[in-house]
Amino acid sequence: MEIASIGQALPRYLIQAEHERPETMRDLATLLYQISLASKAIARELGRAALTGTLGMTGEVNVQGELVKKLDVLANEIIVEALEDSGLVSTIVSEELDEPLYLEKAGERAKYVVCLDPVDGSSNIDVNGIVGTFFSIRDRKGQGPDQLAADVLQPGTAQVAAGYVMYGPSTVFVYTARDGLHAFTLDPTLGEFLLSQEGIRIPARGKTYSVNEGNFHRWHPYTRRLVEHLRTIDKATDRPYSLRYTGSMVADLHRTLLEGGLFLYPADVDDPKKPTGKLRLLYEAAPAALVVEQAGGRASTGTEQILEIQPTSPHQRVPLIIGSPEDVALAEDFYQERR
Ligand code: P6P
Repeated sequence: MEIASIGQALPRYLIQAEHERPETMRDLATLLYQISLASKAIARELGRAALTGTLGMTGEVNVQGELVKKLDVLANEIIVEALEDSGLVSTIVSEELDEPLYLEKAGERAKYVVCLDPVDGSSNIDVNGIVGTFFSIRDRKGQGPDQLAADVLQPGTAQVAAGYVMYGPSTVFVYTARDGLHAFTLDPTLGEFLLSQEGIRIPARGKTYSVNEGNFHRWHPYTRRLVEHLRTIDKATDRPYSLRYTGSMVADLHRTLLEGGLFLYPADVDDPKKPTGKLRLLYEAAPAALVVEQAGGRASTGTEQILEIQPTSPHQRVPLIIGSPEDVALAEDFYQERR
């Protein structure tokens, strides 16, 4: 690929990628652009939610047993419409949809399955915290609604593209199509995403760990020993690590990607709803794992690679350890009782 220039608009970058790899990117570039378009609309709704009465709950509970925010529903509607308009998507798995959505009218041209979390970290919305959108794209395998299992239950290794949008001080669109990891920052004066980082690489080791320490006494002993190790003073091994945790995975993942370190959401031995942790495989852990691995990082349950897991249900949860390769390897030493 020609050396792209920082500041290049996302559409031009995607067209260039399509020229370089037409067999992979011809329709994928269009789909990624559609997702970026939806994210601009979501950013607008998030930015004015306090003024338009779209903060707060709908009063419903989703399949995860979580209270649904009005913006969860609105963002889901926006992104589903953008995916339908592309004509390229046969099936959608969304945190906001109890069952996979088969797009009947898409027909044979629809060659992709998209798994997404429209607003990840939505508990932060009402306090003006950072939230994000996760997306994960796989090739369609089945034909028709009775083939959803073939389409939906594919491991992370089958992802042809994945990424996230972070709605923070700036809105950042981060994606990989297995050609490295690239970030685009929204220029609100242009209404366009402009290339801000190309070929992001995660540091081999970091100085921060990111976990909800409030769950400390609900973790397996090996998780507790890992976290105690990270927060123990030992100058010879650059410890303690600093704790950074926002309650929004996209924000914690983005910081971990750029600065290095470890993000983890462990299994919970007490909560019957979270024996394998809280994060969903198809639309949180798997896209995050592809993103981080494309930047030279790693993603594991502590005993198996996230991308290798064969899903058994659309909203399946997995324990997640993700970040710098040396830090994930350290965590696996504790999880596999080598330390
Ligand atoms: P807890 C948000 O609900 C989310 O799925 C992730 O974005 C975030 O990392 C995690 O859950 C926060 O969960 O239990 O620490 O509030």
